[in-house]
Amino acid sequence: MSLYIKSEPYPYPYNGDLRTENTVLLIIDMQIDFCGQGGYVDQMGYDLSLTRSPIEPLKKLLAFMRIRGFPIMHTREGHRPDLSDLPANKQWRSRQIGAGIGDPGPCGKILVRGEPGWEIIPELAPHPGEVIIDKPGKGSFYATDLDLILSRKGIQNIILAGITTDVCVHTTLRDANDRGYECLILSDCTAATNYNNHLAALEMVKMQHGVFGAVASSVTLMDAIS
Ligand code: C5J
Repeated sequence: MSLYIKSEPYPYPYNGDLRTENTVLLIIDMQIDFCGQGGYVDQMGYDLSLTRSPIEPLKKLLAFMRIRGFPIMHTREGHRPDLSDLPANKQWRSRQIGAGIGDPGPCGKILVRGEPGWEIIPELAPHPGEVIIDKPGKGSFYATDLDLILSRKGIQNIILAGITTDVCVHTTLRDANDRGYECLILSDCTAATNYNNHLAALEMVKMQHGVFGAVASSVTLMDAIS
């Protein structure tokens, strides 16, 4: 039986083949550093209410998808404590804006694995058995085993949520698209440090009849699956 989500610019997935066996909910970087007080985004001076806006819809969606048996995967952006995987230009740029990656902050060393700020926020904490991908970059495929895990599980469809829409979510979405995964990005379960960038990033997906996939809200997704 086919299942389509009422998404834009086309009903997702393109072939109507959406099942728990071939579809994953991928939640990107819902870490204290990106949406918690004293974390990286807060230290840069951005409005935390923006990057916190996906938390409530994501809580509902997570509960819904878990009950129905969809695989859930989480990512965390962060660097090794010795910073050996931190590009010098990434560190330099972060220092220019007053939130040096690897430097001490209110939530420990910024974007460093094992530090309090690097943890996923408690509201969206992974359950035992859910895959967690640790990534040093923006994209979730670069220098990780995500592609290997997805292909071993037979995943064809990736439903993307998390932060930030224009940076880590988009980099992952674009890479996933090139690898042949069919992607849906959730408009209310993603957010950026600038609202116009969030809207623009969603618009970009829809160009060329879905150049990177399709866009829908979590409510639309849940309605269709129900
Ligand atoms: C950034 C991310 N913005 N998770 N990371 O540096 O989008």
